[in-house]
Amino acid sequence: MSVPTRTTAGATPSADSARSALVNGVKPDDLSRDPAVDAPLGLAFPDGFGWGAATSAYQIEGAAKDDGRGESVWDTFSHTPGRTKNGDTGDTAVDHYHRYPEDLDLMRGLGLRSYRFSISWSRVQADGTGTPNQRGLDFYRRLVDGLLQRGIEPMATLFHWDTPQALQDRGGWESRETAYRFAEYAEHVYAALDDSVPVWLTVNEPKTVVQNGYITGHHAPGKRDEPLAYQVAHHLQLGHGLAVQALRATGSSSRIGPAFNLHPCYPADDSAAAAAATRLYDGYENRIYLDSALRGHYPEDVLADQGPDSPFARSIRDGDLAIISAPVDLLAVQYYTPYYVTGDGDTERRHATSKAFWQQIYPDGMYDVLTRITREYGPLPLTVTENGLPCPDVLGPEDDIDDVERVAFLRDHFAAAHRAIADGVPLESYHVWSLLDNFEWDQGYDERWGLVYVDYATQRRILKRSALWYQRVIADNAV
Ligand code: IFM
Repeated sequence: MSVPTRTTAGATPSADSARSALVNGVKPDDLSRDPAVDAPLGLAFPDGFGWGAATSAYQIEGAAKDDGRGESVWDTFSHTPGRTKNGDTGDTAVDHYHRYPEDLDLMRGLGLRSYRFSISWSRVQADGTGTPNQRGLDFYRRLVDGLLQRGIEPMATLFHWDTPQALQDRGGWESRETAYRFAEYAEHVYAALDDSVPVWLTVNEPKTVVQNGYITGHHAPGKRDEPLAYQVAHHLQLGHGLAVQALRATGSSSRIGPAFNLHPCYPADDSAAAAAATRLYDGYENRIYLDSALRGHYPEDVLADQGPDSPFARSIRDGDLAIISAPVDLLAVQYYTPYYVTGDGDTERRHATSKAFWQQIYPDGMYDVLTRITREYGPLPLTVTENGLPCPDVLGPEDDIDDVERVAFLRDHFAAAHRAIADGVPLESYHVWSLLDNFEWDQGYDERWGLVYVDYATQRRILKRSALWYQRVIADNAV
């Protein structure tokens, strides 16, 4: 993909419009267009399409010790010297816990129809078990009420990696017990909020916990134990299924599903070895999660590769797959990058990369992922719950952030999603990652992923060019 560059001087949204957007509410007509990037492609989306943005609790909330919140594995990890860039932590993050009214107004100004956020388990249960902490639940009540008052649909994720440290001390997701504690926590959250949350997501990106938390160790809890990692995968999947069952048991009419980060895997060359390696790679990247949740079995090739005596195989008990494949209402898809797999099971780069070392920019991958799910797993409603990229995002002299790469990236990925819809994919909404710049895990605050710039010294929020562009897309319901 070639990233168009700006050709028309002065065609970016003016600093005045960006400022008035913040002060007075966003006005779509203030946005002037750059013909090189901002020009509409004429791609209309279905009526009522759910344009949204996403965040997660530890990445934005801050208030790490407020109102009875307990520690999570990410508090421990980020406070361990050498684990995050510059020693950054989520202690303050972007202070969303205190600034959420301002953030809600920003969302309304952008015209968001859906907001995907996550609930911090250790805010609700400081130690991960027992009586819920009402002050923690009250924060999420205020948040969802504020969304509804502004006409924005809440989409709540129950687990976005922040396992309570007290549970980690008892084995975390290595232990089967954690899946049951997770379902109990979910019951408390449903009891407090289900009347106002139409869509629940269970576990966010179990694969990232498996790969980054237990294989490479560059995420919490920072372990390097590949066999154990797949035991963790099974327990995360079990937790997902138990949380689905727990919602059904309440008689709720809300919808629920898992949130998987899916990577299209392509052979790096025409060899039989590359084809075989790609198939297995896909098993670990995609099918281990998709097949267990949507078909009720783990992929044979992954089971064979792990072996019958592996921690993975031994962690699977009779009846588990029936729980894991409890029927869901929708599947949340997160797409960032493709993989090109060589015959020896390694990967190669084929496309321009973003500022994230692992991300190749390939919009057609969005089309391939979405159409594959519909083709292979049936017509389940889909929502894109994450897609985005980090950009240099330099604050200009007039409070302007000209993130033209982000505009081009989103435009091309939206167009790929549009093509998938035209080809029959039941995609109902799309959430850009992320609403705000935030704590990007081991990368700390070095990578900026937001539509909205955050000046971390003052916590001032400033709309980037991409936010103004996105506001126009939402208003037009078209790219
Ligand atoms: O910031 C993360 C998010 O928490 C999960 N998905 C990928 C994003 C970008 O790395």
